[in-house]
Amino acid sequence: MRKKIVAGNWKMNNNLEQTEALLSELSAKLPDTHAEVVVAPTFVNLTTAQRNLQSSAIKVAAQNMHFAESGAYTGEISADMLMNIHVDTVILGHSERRAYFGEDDALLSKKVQAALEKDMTIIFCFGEELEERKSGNHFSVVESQLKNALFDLDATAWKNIVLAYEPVWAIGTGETASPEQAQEMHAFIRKTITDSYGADISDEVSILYGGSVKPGNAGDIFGKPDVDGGLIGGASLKADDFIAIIKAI
Ligand code: G2H
Repeated sequence: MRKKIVAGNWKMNNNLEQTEALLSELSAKLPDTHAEVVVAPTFVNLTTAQRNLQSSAIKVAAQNMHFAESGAYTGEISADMLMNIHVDTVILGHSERRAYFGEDDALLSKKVQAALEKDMTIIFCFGEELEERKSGNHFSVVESQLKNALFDLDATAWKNIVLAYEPVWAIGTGETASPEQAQEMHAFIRKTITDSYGADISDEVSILYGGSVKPGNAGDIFGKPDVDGGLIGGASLKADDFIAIIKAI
């Protein structure tokens, strides 16, 4: 059985006090669930989050990291630094990193390798832009994003990979892919992995959907057979909304 995951990507939101308040509300209201629940606060609040969630089932992830172990990379954070504070999960390839910080497949491939060397779990994000969908290129765009960053990995690495399909046109826009569009793409992604690595591996990879998931649409999206959970942005900032989304899985 594939792991179900609901992950909250807080992006550049929540100061220290807001982080503590949201975490304690989430811990208090967390329902019994078969899903793994993850939150990704900003770097400066990771240690606080890790401490506050010590006795909770909620896991903490980072939103990004650098590929180097250490060195003269002003403003950057390494895998070692994350592991040192017991954060063993990292989001890589988010479309905001790709769009605003110039992260491309080649750079992401290096980050993926660096995270795997430390045995971290990677939530790897990818997805097409609106023009690419309109022109019917969304499958080939997604395929090349996956192949360029992940398909040189050994088969054993896939146990550390969680995929997050996030169509860029649905991120923070209020527009969501329909459950059918999500299922169609997730099935394509799974087939693409099957073609290169075989069904034993592709059947085990959790593929999350991200892009304006809300309490009102989460159930329909999560109900699709190849959707194994969600990467939630805006709606993960309100405890009641995030809890409702966790309950929908
Ligand atoms: C997509 C998603 C979380 P939102 O970026 O990664 O954000 O749910 O606000 O669209």
